[in-house]
Amino acid sequence: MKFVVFKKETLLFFLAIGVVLFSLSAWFMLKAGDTTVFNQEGKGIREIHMVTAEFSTKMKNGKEMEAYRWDPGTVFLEKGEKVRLVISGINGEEHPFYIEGTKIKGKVKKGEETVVPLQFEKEGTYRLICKIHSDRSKNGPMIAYIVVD
Ligand SMILES: [Cu+2]
Repeated sequence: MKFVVFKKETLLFFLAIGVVLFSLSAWFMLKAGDTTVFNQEGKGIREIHMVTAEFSTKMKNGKEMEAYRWDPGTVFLEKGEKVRLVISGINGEEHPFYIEGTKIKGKVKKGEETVVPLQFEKEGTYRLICKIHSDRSKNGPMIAYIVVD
């Protein structure tokens, strides 16, 4: 039978390699954690989450008032940036919407998520308008501003 004999130096060499590999992987894992928490660049398409909300109140005379809103009411995009706008329907049965100056339209239903892919090649402020709550007289204004610069 033949034994494989390591010299002390050889063992130390492999130990050193092991320590270096372990440190490198630990460093990469910690760095990856930082990326997830602080920086979404390179993670693909950015997501912006929005909800449909309702304000309501009862006046002293018993009359009720309400207003539907997109929340947040303003979102910011870079020109050419790809974004997934994810809208959750919380208040109101449904909100058919369009984005002024584009062909983008859709509908947000209560309890459902509507995903709107966005990418604007022209700077400006685009209005996301709910067709049935478009101004104060229709329990709005349910308008969100998409600022592209
Ligand atoms: Cu609406």
